[in-house]
Amino acid sequence: PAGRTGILLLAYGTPETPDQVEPYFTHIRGGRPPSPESVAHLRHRYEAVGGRTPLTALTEAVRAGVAERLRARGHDVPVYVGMKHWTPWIADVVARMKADGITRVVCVVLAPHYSRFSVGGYQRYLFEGMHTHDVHFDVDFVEQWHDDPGFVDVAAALVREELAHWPADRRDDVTVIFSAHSLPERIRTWGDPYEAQLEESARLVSERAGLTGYRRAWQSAGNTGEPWIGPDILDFLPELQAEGVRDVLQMPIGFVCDHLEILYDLDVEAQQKAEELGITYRRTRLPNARPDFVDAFTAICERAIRGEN
Ligand code: FEC
Repeated sequence: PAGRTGILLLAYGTPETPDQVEPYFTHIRGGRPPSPESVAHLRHRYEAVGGRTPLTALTEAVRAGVAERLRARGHDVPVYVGMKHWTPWIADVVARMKADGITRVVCVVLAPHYSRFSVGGYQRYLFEGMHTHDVHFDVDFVEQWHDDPGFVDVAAALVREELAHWPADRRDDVTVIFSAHSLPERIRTWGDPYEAQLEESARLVSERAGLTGYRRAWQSAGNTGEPWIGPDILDFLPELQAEGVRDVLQMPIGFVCDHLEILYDLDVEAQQKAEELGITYRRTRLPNARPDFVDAFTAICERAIRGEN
């Protein structure tokens, strides 16, 4: 065969030590240095979750699981990981793939929904990396998998598993909230599909989980001086309380693993807000490296290898 296919899994990246928080944050901001106060605030959030998050380790576990499953299914395809805002940098992985003789790259982001801000950014770093290392891979980029039936099954299982923590006679009264990372409102001016894809995921998962209803909210909005999409979960919880809601289950459908936006924004901030309001609050587990999720994700990769996406 003329060329060799490689799979590139892309994820957000996370700092591994307190010293790395500032350069990481600067990279997220496109090279603009953040203020010392906002660096201190971010360091404090990492400290509050134990100094670091498991994002890199979980991404590696998914990579290893996908590689093993593809091998077992007869594919001789190496699987790589590249990170958007930290090591292993996407551009460095491009250089490694080039050295390994890869000519075609199947790319899947560990985030189910497309936005120009999220997935579009991953695409940009990949193409910049190819430019830097003077290589022209044939790229098959899976831009979204928000309605993938395997993913929907896993998410529905996570909802049902967490609902089981409520007594059977109270489960129907639990308000299930699907959330995702907020983005600046201006994404609406270019018809970005992010919001519609999130609504579709929420509908499919709630149907699969047999819910009678659901709500949607946003989380982790940035502080950039422009409006971000709302309602933010911290504002939404008081609204729900005023409606008489006493039991809330949050499903962060826009994310697939434990990281700062889960372990701090939900487990510390939202949990504390709910306690103040007298709401019983839980969040679902994340897909992380659960075998059923790695199965579903491998199927997405396999279809992409065959050029079906
Ligand atoms: O555990 C970790 O260390 C990493 C957690 C993490 C994930 C994540 C995912 C997404 N982000 C998205 C958009 C934005 C936009 C800005 C922005 C800023 C931050 C900051 C931190 C951070 N994000 Fe992130 N994001 C994670 C962490 N994110 C830390 C900087 C401090 C702060 O604002 O809290 C604003 C940039 C700017 O200031 O100009 C926009 C989106 C996702 C979900 C898709 C994906 O995972 O790729 C969208 C995980």
